[in-house]
Amino acid sequence: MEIQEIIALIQETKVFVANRERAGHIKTKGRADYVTQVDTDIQNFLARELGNRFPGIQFLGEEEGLHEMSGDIYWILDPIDGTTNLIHDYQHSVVSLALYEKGEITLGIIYDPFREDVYYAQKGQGSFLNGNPIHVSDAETLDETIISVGTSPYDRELAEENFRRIQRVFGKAQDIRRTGTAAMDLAYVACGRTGGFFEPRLSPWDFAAGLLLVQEAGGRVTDFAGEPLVFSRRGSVVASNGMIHEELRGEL
Ligand code: 2AM
Ligand code: CA
Repeated sequence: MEIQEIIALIQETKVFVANRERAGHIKTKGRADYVTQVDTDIQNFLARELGNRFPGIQFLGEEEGLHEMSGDIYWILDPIDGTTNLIHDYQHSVVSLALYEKGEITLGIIYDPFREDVYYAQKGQGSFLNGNPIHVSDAETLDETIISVGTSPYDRELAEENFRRIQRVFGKAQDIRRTGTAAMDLAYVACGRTGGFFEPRLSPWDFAAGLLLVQEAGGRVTDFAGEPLVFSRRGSVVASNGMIHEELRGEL
């Protein structure tokens, strides 16, 4: 599989993201959980193009929801991660594509159409930003770094406990950040802009590509209990440069 061919395909989604008229066509899936016509356009485009090129690979995309996957190999797509940002023209949204093979992620691409940045990783081959190798931060303690946080806005019952976590981490780290896109948060951990990231509930398409990017950049990704992530259901996610992982997890 030629990763440059897939990257070129993902870069074609920029025209869909730029369409402010389509971003205004909004449907509500749940509390603070929206889909716009841009999300649907991108998912349809990539499902079709990837299906034509790789007919043997199945497809799991956010806009069709979680369902049982029978095969050993499938794409995991978030056509727009950061849909609420897109609606408000906040300009922090990414396209996230991963390849799942027999229990692990072997390829991850995160495309930021606003900065035209492409983050990508293949299993065992390191992580890259626009062709240049990237590495996690060298912070040894929380007080040497900033931590990005997620609020799982569709699940408001998680908020009280989560804002206590955020306050504890804020008390130890240099500061916190909140972008509204978990995939971008993971890409930022991979290239060392932040020392870590956590969110109490995410879906596989939010974290699949970012997980490989962080790991291949030398970092670590687990759930809040320290267990490996599972790609068939929602769960908590904590990512870091590895060195601060246990200190960060200790505050969660
Ligand atoms: P979305 O923009 O594709 O909907 C915001 O907190 C980040 O987490 C975004 O990546 C958002 O994805 C995702 N997200 C928010 N709440 C979530 C939840 N309860 N379950 C799964 N993903 C969630
Ligand atoms: Ca998402």
